[in-house]
Amino acid sequence: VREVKSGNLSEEDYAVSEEQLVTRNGHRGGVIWLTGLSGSGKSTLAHALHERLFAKGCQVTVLDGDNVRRGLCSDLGFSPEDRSENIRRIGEVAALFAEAGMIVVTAFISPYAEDRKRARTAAGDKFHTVYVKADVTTCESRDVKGLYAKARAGEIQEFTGVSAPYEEPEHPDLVVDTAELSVQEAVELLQDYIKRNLLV
Ligand code: ADX
Repeated sequence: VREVKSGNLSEEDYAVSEEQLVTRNGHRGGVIWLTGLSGSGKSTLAHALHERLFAKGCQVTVLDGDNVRRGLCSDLGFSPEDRSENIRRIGEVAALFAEAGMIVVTAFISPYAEDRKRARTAAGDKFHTVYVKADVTTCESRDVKGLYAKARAGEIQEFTGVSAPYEEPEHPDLVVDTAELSVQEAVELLQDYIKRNLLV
């Protein structure tokens, strides 16, 4: 249950119906929620998918740390509380995009099952959990941003997979194993999932 401080709110009722949106866009709205360790490939996949879906004429956008943690969540760090609040805000924003008929691909570690569950509740049946799976050893060997090295050296505290937990999703709608698949193969899996579940 979402806590709502303001009373006397009416049920959301848009002048443009979901059916009208789907008819115009050729697809349902949806949140493609990518979760996984830092370096697992979430952002890479999100941006590749964005490009592909746009080329197909979809209404699509990406939310990731680069655009969200600079603005909407610029007051938040990486403590458990801050991560929860980060995911809460992103979950709500993503749900609004999905209600507006868009496909929104989110790329956040979102390490806590409880927080992902809350994001799922916000978007209801429009929410799709994708586990971008790569173990710590694989992510650390890539270390694209050099952060694992810093975390091991104690220069970054509470680093996911090193000194902070990652709770694997128990029942993801899709698992994309980036330790095994190429970026191309992984994007195709995602595209195929979207074709089956969102395109009309
Ligand atoms: S989340 O846990 O709140 O979902 P989010 O996905 O927004 O995290 O941000 C993760 C990104 O922030 C990482 O990919 C990494 O580049 C950077 N980062 C900086 N400090 C940390 C940290 N302590 N733990 C994890 N990621 C961190």
